[in-house]
Amino acid sequence: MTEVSFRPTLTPRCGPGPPNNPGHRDVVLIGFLDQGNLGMGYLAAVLLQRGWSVDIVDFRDGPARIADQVERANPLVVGFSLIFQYFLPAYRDVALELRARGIEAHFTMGGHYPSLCHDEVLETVPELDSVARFEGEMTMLELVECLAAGRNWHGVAGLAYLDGAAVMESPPRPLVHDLDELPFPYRSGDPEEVLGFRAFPLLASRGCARRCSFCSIHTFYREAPGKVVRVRSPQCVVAEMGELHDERGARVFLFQDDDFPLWGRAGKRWVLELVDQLHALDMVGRMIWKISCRAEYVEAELFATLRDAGLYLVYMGLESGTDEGLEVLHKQISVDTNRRAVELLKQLGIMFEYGFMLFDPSSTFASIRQNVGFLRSIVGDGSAGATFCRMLPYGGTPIRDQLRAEGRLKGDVVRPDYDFLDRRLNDYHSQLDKATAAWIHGHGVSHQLNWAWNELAIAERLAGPLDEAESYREALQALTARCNQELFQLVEQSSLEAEADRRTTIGGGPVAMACEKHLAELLDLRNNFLADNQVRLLGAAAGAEVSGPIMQPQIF
Ligand code: B12
Repeated sequence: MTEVSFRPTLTPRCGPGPPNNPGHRDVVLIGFLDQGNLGMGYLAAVLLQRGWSVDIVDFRDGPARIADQVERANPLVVGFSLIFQYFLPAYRDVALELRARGIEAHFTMGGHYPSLCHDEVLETVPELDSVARFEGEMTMLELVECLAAGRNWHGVAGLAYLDGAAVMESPPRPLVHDLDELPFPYRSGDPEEVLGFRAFPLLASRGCARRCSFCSIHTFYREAPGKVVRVRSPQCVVAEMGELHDERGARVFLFQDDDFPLWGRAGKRWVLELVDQLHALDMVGRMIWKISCRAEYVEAELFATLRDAGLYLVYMGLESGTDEGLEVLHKQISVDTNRRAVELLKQLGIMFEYGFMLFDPSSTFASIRQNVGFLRSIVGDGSAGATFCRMLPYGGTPIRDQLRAEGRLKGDVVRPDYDFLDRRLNDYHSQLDKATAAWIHGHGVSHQLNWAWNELAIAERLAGPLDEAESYREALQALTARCNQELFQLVEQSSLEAEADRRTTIGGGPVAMACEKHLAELLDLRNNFLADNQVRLLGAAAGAEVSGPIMQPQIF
């Protein structure tokens, strides 16, 4: 790509089409727009930069409304962005509706699952003309250029398509070599807001050097030719942050990198340069940021420097509380290292969140209790809401292949699943999952607690000292600790009962009642605290052009 670097694409360019057909767009991109969608943003930015018009449509609008929008646009190409594989059947419904309305545009689909399981996707969604594999910016651009010129598109690199029953693949598309050459992602719609402070996702790098068995990121980047891990220059990242701040009122940046560039000496140099840039451009104090990284990168001195430059939240995929579990998940890390990272972050006053797979294919009743013991050791003090999930064998992951080879793979694209070695765990997991869904999934207790922690961290850093902050923190921590302990006890006790083949005491009813009680208490605490500080918060967020009242009756 030869276009200039750092070219802004923030101002909407999806303006009117040609005078005789103002609704027309060359491309319509359809995807899940919760918390933005950087994949679609990058695709749109590259197309817009080359002069093509683009509409971005939220997949959550449903088939009929999406079809209305596509009909109006009458595009050359409809691009479906599938980031969660379990949406595949719902995407098919959209494609069916579009074809039923007589829309004849070229339909293509991209994302991790389509890239890695293109044959399954082409089979499940026969309305597609092609699947765009791996990073899609240049593939999409060339596809549009080809179709507009009426040329045969089968030779465009990075595509898969059906020829009768045969799955055909065009030459592979190399990964983008220099990320700085990409324009900044186009951002449609309103950003997320936390207490009136605007939050934007962004990326400092792409790819992951690790090979966790449950993750498809590394297979996604390794199957395509080119360098697996690529990092933007700190200058380019900070230029995007500055522009988002100036033009869109951004105050909170959520780095979505799979593994924020902190690895080894080069990583440290990179991040310290980023920090220098933030200071040099006077951005420290005006904006804060969140990263996701591996636990072994958390070092006291380095993270104190990052905290002082605005790092307020670190997400880590801790995943297991046993070294055997970490081995099965191929995390290449120890329980002790994970625990140390959490301790350090607590000492540094940096908020943390974590991913954790209470159940994995090697689970036993004993490992589940060990896992709970680990969780108790990190969040038993109420420093974060307890959360956990079951490892799911997503398409393109090494563990899916392994489970298939062992004859344990079950389920389908929506619910990929497997049998535990101790079959009693199959029933136990499904009972526990049902009973605790309102606690740990969706907007349950743990999510709401973490949201309240998130609000507090953001408010303290962006609005300065707040009234009663210390007593609110203490009350929030005490409530979080109580909730976590209750949840841990439930898992421990029920797992003992299930292991002893006794009737389990996990009752959905009592758990739902407990959730309601905890949520009411949390809401009360949090609303009182915010009410006490409303004026200061409104004032601090005013620079971000608050779009509505910050006091919400619900947390989130
Ligand atoms: C940000 C994010 C989220 C955000 C969503 C934001 C959004 N709407 O985009 C939130 C926080 C909501 C989220 C939630 C979840 N997430 Co998430 N998330 C991510 C994350 C970290 C980054 C996505 C991103 O911005 N990538 C950067 C862009 C540039 O890359 P990209 O999306 O891959 O797009 C490129 C290509 O794929 C391709 N492409 C994509 N679409 C298209 C379309 C066309 C037409 C073309 C040509 C090309 C193309 O070109 C793009 C540019 O190069 C990814 C990991 C990852 N690295 O992708 C996980 C990931 C997508 N999440 C995942 C999961 C499992 C979840 C959750 C289920 C977690 C949970 N247990 O709750 C939930 C589900 C939420 C729901 N409601 O169902 C999995 C999906 C696995 C799978 N196979 O389905 C991923 C891959 C992480 C992982 N390691 O497994 N997530």
